[in-house]
Amino acid sequence: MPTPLEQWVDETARHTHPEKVHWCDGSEAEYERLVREMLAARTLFELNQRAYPGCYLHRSDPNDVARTEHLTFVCSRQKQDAGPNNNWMAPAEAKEKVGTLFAGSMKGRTMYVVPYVMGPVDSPYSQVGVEITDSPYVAVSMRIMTRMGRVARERLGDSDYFVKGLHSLGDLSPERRFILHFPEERTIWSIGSGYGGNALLGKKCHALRIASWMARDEGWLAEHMLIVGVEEPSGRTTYIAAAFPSACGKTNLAMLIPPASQKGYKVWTVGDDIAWMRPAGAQLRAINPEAGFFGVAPGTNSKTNPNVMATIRKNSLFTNVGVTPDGMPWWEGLEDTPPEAIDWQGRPWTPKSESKAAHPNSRFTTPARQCPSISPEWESPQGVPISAIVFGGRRATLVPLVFQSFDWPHGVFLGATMASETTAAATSKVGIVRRDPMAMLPFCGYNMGDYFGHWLGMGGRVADPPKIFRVNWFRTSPEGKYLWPGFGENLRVLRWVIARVHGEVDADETPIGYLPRPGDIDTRGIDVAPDVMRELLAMDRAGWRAAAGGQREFFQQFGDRLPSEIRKQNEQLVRRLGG
Ligand code: GTP
Ligand code: SPV
Ligand code: MN
Repeated sequence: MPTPLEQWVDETARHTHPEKVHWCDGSEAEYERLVREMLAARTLFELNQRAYPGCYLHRSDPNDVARTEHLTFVCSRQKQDAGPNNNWMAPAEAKEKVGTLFAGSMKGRTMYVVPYVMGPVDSPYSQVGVEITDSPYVAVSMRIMTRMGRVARERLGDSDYFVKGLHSLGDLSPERRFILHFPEERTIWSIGSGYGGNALLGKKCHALRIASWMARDEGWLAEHMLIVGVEEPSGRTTYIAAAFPSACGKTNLAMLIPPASQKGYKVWTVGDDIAWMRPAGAQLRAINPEAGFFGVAPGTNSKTNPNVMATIRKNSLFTNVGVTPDGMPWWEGLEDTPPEAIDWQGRPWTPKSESKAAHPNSRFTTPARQCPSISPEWESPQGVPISAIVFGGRRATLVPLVFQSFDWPHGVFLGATMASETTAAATSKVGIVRRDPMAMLPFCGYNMGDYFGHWLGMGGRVADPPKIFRVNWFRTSPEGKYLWPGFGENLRVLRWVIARVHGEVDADETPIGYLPRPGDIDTRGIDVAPDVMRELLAMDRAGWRAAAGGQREFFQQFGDRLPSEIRKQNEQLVRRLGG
């Protein structure tokens, strides 16, 4: 008797007509063989093997360099269940339309069957998925990003309970590109893209869109969050989960290195992009479902993020970066003096070129276990206890460096009202402020009104829910210079967060929440003048009144799916602002 997995693979092969079917076992030998084949096919290029052993460059199609939100759909049976935050197609219509594109789409290609576990192999909270793909780049990337191969098949056994992901490169045309989610069937169909969150289906499609739907049904949270443990000189470690929109600093905060002035602190990385959090005892506990980092290259260097620079020195893939004549990867911001290079599209590039050497959304794919700051708890089956949740956007104005919510419902409101400037992580205009509740706008697999309700309810499921904060590292001067040094210095803000969690520091009560008192954020050893600090921590009453109006308008689209508590929070804010 074939297992449910074998049946599905057979059925899919009959529809997509691959030349061969390869079941991935996840072994080193298999990885090396796939790499050799891609080198021969010139879909991978060797980087300098002395400086970057086991590292390779991949160039994706120039039309296929970021997530495509307008081609991403939630195909729930009821349109209202997808909500105004998702594109929707009826399941039958979607299968008809996109099924045609899959017909024969793998002709002449190998079909890889990629079983994977999201989460530590022996955690009760982990999930099995299987991605069928005709891209060897996806197969090797999945080996870095997940626990892939035999371990997953062993965990699955002959069960039919797994997330089914079907992926084909198709013809890579954006006209025939679709990323479809069928949450009621725990199924994903993706065609026409070989890049990032569109193609590595364990990541955004499974671990966020499908998982968020499951989490609502089962009473947990699947979130776009890093997880970090901050160890103080006393030896106390406090775990924080933080949601920032794409390319707004999660990987950097997850791997923060305390500056020399912050003696005795250690920061431990548990995850850099996704957190699955469950009530357990009195607390929420979080696991990182991933096994690797798919991180933004530009801006990364040995000053801003030395930990990730060490992580990516071996066994890593680089996608759409530039490369120097001696085979070193290159991107904007790597070093002060740019070299001559070949750009991300394989064209000669010089520092005088108008264009960029690396695509702004160029990325590295690297194993988490290579990270010098990886937490000893990162694969703990029970996860780590979360004491604080932090929401942070990229905002040039208005939003203070840090503030705290009054309580859980107000904290949910702070997450729900987050807005951030768009970045190159998705194909659309960059630098536009858009509302991105909980950094989940592109990733919440169901109606966001219901999602707010689910969040509100989660606070009551544990005796000791995390304290909730907002942060903003991205305030700028009128000349466009960052007011806050950011990166490692963000530890100074986390110290205030931790002190608040443990009830060790007072705060000013303001209409928007609790703000630090002057002097409560340590600025010794950094060049932040007292008046700049005052500006970073100011509550701009007129600005917040206008913002509250914008919030109200944003919430209207959810109609009667919006919890009345959220509307009430908005009204209370307006009242506190005296408007
Ligand atoms: P995704 O992988 O898309 O989810 O991104 P992310 O949230 O992990 O963002 P990441 O840490 O990769 O940072 C994105 C960009 O923001 C990089 O260019 C960083 O150099 C920059 N950045 C990160 N932290 C800070 C900060 O504290 N201050 C400033 N000014 N820039 C930062
Ligand atoms: C993001 O956009 O939040 C990412 C990159 O982490 S991708 O996997 O392409 O979605
Ligand atoms: Mn992300």
